[in-house]
Amino acid sequence: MKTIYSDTHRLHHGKVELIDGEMKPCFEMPKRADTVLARVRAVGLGEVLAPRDFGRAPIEAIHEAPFVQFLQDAWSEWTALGRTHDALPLVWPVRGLRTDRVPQSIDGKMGYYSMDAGVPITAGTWTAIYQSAQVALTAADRMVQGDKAAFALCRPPGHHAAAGMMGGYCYLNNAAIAAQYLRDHGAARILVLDVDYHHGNGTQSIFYERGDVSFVSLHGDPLVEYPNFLGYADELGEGEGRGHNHNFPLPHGTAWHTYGPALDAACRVAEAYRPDAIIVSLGVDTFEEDPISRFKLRSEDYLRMGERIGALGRPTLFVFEGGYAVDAVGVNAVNVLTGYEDAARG
Ligand code: OKP
Ligand code: ZN
Repeated sequence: MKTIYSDTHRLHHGKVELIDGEMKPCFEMPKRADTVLARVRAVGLGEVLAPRDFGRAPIEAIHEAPFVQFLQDAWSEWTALGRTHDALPLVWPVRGLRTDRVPQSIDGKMGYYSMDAGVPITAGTWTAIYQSAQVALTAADRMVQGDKAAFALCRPPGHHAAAGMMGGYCYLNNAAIAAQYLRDHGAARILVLDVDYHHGNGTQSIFYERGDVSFVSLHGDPLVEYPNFLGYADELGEGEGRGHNHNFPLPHGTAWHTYGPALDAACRVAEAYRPDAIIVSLGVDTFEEDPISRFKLRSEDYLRMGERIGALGRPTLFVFEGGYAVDAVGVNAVNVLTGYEDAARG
């Protein structure tokens, strides 16, 4: 399969994040994508193509225009105050506070448009997130052109980003933008299968009331894991979306002997939907050595994961999400892709 990739991801390089009460270098770093690209090349997965530019319209088909404008302007509004460090939010409109007016100050806007502090905005962030979305769109367009599979090597990731909200290293929801693009180019039903360790709250919320895009996710139980406030098994969708949202929360310590059957159950849900295409939110932070996660998958398990997805026999677009064990992230992500190709080839 072809990989879509752009070097511009390197323009987004946040310095620090607050984790476990400590300021640490950002886990979501440029080297992650570099490692995956190197592995794509090492195994000869297929051609690596640069993204085309589809403009803002397909981004704004998912995200609220004022939010997109905020992302584009945030760095210049931040630096206009004489600030030189990364922009970070520090106040949020939680229970009892007002959300009916958008603050004018950049500090207010950072809080209004985010769910947590894991979203540094730097000088190159807008360019990187815009191009990350274009990578997903270009891969989606390969599928429209008839490719049976494609790999969008997106960075930054996207699945925590909602229509008007960034969070958890995510700004624009690359998988959701790709799903909408496929819908707008002939596919009637899309299934998003999110295998990132963290629940894809953004993708879920974007499609929660829609029956034309189903969301199925396996992830750390939100009772004990980020994002904590969405991702429970009783979230089934609403309205037209009723029955089109499926969460499989799993406990800390989950290894393949538990994950495999859960993936099988998720794939049976996917199969029953008879989607025209599947989008896999491909996070490999389920790995046993991931520094911020608590599942126990091993590198060879990712081959099995890819094989199970390939057995669905559907056109499949893989969109890169999380995975923070930087040295292993290439092997693990590409194992899913080669496992998929082995099974899809029959
Ligand atoms: C982004 B993606 C854990 C803190 C988590 C944010 C994690 C964002 C993950 N103690 N902080 O889903 O890989
Ligand atoms: Zn994750």
